Amino acid sequence: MSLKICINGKFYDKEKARISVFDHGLLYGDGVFEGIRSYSGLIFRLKQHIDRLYNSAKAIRLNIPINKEKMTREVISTLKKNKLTNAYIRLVVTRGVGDLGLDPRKCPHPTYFIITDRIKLYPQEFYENGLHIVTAKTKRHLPEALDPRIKSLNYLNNILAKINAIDAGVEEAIMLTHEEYVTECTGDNIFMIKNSRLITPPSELGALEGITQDAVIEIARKNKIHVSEKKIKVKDLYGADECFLTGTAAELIPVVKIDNRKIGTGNPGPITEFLTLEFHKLTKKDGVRYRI
Ligand code: PXG
Repeated sequence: MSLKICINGKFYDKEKARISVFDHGLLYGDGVFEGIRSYSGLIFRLKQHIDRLYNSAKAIRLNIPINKEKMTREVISTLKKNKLTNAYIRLVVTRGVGDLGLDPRKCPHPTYFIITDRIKLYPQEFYENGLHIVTAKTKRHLPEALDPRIKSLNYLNNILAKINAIDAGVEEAIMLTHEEYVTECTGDNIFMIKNSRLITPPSELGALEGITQDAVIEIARKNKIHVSEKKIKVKDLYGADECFLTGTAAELIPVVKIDNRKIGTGNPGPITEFLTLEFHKLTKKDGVRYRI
């Protein structure tokens, strides 16, 4: 059976799911999105994802044509339609069809669509042996220009940094502010551990407020692991005992080398392993349940 895509509330076969070339999501990256996971029929932190989507939309003055409750129901019905219990959900809202100019007033009807698919994961060896990453040459753009807390369709800043990673032969790159503070990676938040304390950069510097990041902070606090949001530099990361990334697709992934420098022992560390186990437990109980 062909995958069914929900566009503006109607289902289309994957091959027939089409968006206009006049859609400003395509012409200008004018829109917002979410990436969500479901685990054994449980959508992980769906409410937080829906809230973040509507907050991102508000920040770019985009009125989503349906309310949060209806959007939640449509996500669930798309999963059911595709009989997926373990899925990656991509929820996108664009400014909609307009003319060739920038003017959002020419786009009276925002477009939304929901893709549910099987999840493509990082190879297992990265979880077992850890990831190598580099510092991106491309700087994070300024929050005053386009706030990275908005999960917009405009990901070129991240993609340019991702190309830096690819050029260096690794999977991810750390994005720094103009003052050389660490923000996050191209599609994941970053944590370091020093003397059993967990540190992650504050989102105000220029990072997405990650839902996985938030879950990890919660787990750490529950388990009496000290957590703080602190400005850090790459040299602080070099001296860390452990380092890991978080994201909906990656979950928690250990980092063992940064710019060719070994982090800690050069193997995934014990606190990272503990938090990963606890995160997996959380995905089995924290979410919105649906039945196919
Ligand atoms: N930072 C950025 C810039 C992201 O795009 C995260 C952090 C992690 O946030 P969550 O809420 O997921 O814990 C993201 C989200 C992909 C992919 O296919 C990854 C994301 C978004 C879109 C695609 O790798 N990560």
